[in-house]
Amino acid sequence: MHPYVKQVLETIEKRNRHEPEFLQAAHEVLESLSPVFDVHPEYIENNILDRLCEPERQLIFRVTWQDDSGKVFVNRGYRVNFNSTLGPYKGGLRFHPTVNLGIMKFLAFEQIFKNSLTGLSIGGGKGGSDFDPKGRSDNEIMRFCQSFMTELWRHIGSSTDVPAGDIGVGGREIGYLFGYYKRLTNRFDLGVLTGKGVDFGGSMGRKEATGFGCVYFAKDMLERKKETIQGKTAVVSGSGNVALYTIKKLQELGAKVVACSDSGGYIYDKNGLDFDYLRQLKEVERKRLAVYQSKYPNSIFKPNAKVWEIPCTLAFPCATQNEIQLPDAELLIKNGCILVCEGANMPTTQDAFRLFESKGVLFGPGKAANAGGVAVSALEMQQNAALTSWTFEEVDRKLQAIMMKIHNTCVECATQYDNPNSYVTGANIAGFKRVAHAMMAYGVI
Ligand code: NDP
Ligand code: 2IT
Repeated sequence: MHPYVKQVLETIEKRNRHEPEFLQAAHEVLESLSPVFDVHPEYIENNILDRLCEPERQLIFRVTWQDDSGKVFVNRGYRVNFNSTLGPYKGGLRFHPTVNLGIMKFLAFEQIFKNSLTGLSIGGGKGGSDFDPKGRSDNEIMRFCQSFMTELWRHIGSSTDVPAGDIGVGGREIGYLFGYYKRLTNRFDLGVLTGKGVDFGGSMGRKEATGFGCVYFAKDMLERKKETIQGKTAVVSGSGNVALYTIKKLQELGAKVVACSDSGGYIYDKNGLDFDYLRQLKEVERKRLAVYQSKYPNSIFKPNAKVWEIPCTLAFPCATQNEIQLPDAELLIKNGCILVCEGANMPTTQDAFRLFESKGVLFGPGKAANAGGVAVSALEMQQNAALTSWTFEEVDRKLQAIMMKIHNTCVECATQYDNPNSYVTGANIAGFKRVAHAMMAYGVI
């Protein structure tokens, strides 16, 4: 490890002692940046890394709301403005009981490099709340979103900070948030949120973008090795927005997707899953995955188990952080898995992805592989700014081009730094260098 990297890691470990996920994300990125500092001493002279690891601003606020019976609850709201070097802070909102400042910071930190890799003008941010949407009525969700926006509106704007969805925040929540922003500010300012409904400034293809983009990235990785998706068996974790559209695109490209999951367990069908029924269950009816068996009694629902125990050739972690740990990685490799492509943010631990890379398993890190979502969010901002809207086909074509460019950037950068098969090295270094170069141009700010 470069002594400068070691020194910065020591500083941030002291400063962020109680934030294990943030420290994990920082270690993963910084450790792979070591070779950059041998050729760019100016980044050390300007202490770029230390500056990059401290958020520009962090907001924490109280969110008070009432359930349908009138009972009053308090949650904590967050928005981390991590880095605005390349554009307005951009990143999703997560509503999940596990949310805390460290989780927000890891997500916002990852977002800096991901957004940089897209080549578009977006900085890194993230927000959310420890609110648990599970089992809540539409009216309860609406009141929560309205209370959340009652504070957030003063901090966001189309050239300041542009939130979108993440776990627990999809089209329904963005609709409530946008409606209340409009009411509070008396401004129909479309560029303030992305992931909006297509009737009010949303982009065609945004809902599909993260999952589709992740599969496009996997396809590009496989093609480099003269392999295809066609005919392969795949396993996907999660059954939310990213997982569903990963499954859909995998099926369109000829893979057999045999399993997916939610926090209750996984569903396995050796004949392949029925996407339309899954979508109806999870996206429309918001039911638990176990219900899938009511239509497919021959499928297997295994509670409290990880999908990684099912043999597959292609694996797509699309649920949450740290869901592939070292023993899961060992099992996947033993069962013949040749590719792991991250739809989620940091779903694979560092020892697990190191094992994949050392065993020649193609590994697509989230900041590259799941960048399709935020990239199409940036395309939504472009459409809003131009008061126009593009067709699904136009957006999908642009998404494919962006994913291929990210893929090629990773390969070129990894090759330049003598590690041609490491997408982790390529993504981290290429993402970092664009931000660092622009920070140098701004001087010390
Ligand atoms: P959703 O809320 O739509 O779906 C999340 C899925 O993951 C659900 O199936 C959920 O199960 C499961 N899940 C969530 N948390 C846990 C947990 N702690 N343990 C087990 N299962 C869990 O979220 P998204 O699909 O939008 O997000 C999934 C991942 O993709 C996240 O890591 C997110 O940061 C990342 N991502 C999302 C993007 C987007 O555009 N939405 C873009 C890029 C990355 P259950 O319903 O039972 O909780
Ligand atoms: O992790 C992510 O990239 C997202 N949740 C999407 C962010 C966005 O602004 O579309």
